[in-house]
Amino acid sequence: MTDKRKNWTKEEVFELYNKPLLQLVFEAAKVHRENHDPQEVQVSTLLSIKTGGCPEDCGYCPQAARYHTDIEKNDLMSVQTVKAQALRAKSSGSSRVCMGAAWRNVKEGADFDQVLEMVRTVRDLDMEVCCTLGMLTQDQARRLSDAGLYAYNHNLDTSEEHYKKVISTRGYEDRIETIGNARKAGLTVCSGGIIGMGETPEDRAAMLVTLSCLNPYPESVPINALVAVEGTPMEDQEQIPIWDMVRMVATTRIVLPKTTVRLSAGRTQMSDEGQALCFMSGAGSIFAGDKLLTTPNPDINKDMELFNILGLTPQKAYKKGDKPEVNENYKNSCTNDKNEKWSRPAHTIEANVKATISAKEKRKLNHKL
Ligand code: SAM
Ligand code: DTB
Ligand code: SF4
Repeated sequence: MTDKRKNWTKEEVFELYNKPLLQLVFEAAKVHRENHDPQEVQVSTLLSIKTGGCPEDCGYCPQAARYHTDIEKNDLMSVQTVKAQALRAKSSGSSRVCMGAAWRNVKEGADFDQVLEMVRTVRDLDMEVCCTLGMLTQDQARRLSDAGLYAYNHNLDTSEEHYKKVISTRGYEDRIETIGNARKAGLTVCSGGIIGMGETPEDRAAMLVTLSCLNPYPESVPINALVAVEGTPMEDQEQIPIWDMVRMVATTRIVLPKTTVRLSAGRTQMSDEGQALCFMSGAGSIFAGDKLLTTPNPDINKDMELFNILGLTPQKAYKKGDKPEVNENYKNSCTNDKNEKWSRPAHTIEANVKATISAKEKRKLNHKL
């Protein structure tokens, strides 16, 4: 991003987040209007190209193999199915397809070759293509970019401190390193997080500071509200109040003025009025389609009705410009660059261990029945 940067401190962002709500919304709306067309919303359709069976222990995720959740697992989708789904998405107003795989990291081989073919196929439909495939080396990022990938989604998820209470199978620095690899390959970056995982407002502010110190900062920032799925360690987390979502969207808008703030998971639990306030506060994108990856999402017709009421229109593909230049010398300003060897911290997270044990017991019981 090429706007004048401000070096935000956690205290400043925390103070912003805690402003009187309507004052915060007003300031965010102003920043939004100075930097974006407030009538346009970028619509992205999610496709889960490989569902479930993931080896990681992300405490929020229904696709982690170790938890017992009620999802339908699927091997890698065919290129033909991806094309059909992308065409359907395009005809209902989506300008971007985001393909997600339940992988820890990308592995070389037939599956990756098939993903590259999916990227070429969707790109040839004149749609923006995004992937979220887990951790990625610089060379894999380059091959995705050469195939026509526009964006790579890799979320920080939360603050570095809170991350340790959510995931024990990979480190925060690995996430930042993958973002750097996407940058070096000239991909745009989509990186944000989830609120409602038991983090404090300070954690939310800290995540935004980390995103803001990436240089350039991400072109899009998804803000997800946790979808608490039965069987995951977070199944009993209380739903966050809409006001927290509005505050998070508005604060993100002000801290990262040029980024596209994506109103992401959790929209089925939000009222139209709540979503309208998020658009007012600077959300410029949604995930569309009746499903996110495994959980429900509002029906596209309902979204379009809301757009009509609010006077919003879906944004055309590549409206925000082409991909950035390849920059092999890119350096993350948030961490030291290191070798591409992903870590496995493997500390103990009680809730994750408990959910794993209870999943094993449930499986045993089902086996006996
Ligand atoms: N496996 C890849 C990875 O972890 O990077 C890509 C897929 S992963 C499901 C993509 C993102 O979805 C996660 O980083 C997380 O932010 C979000 N996510 C997953 N489960 C969620 C949930 N229950 N509620 C909200 N967001 C969720
Ligand atoms: C993101 O930040 N949110 C999307 C997308 N990036 C890949 C995923 C949300 C997943 C919600 C849980 C599910 O449906 O499995
Ligand atoms: Fe796997 Fe990604 Fe889910 Fe973590 S968030 S369990 S890495 S699919």
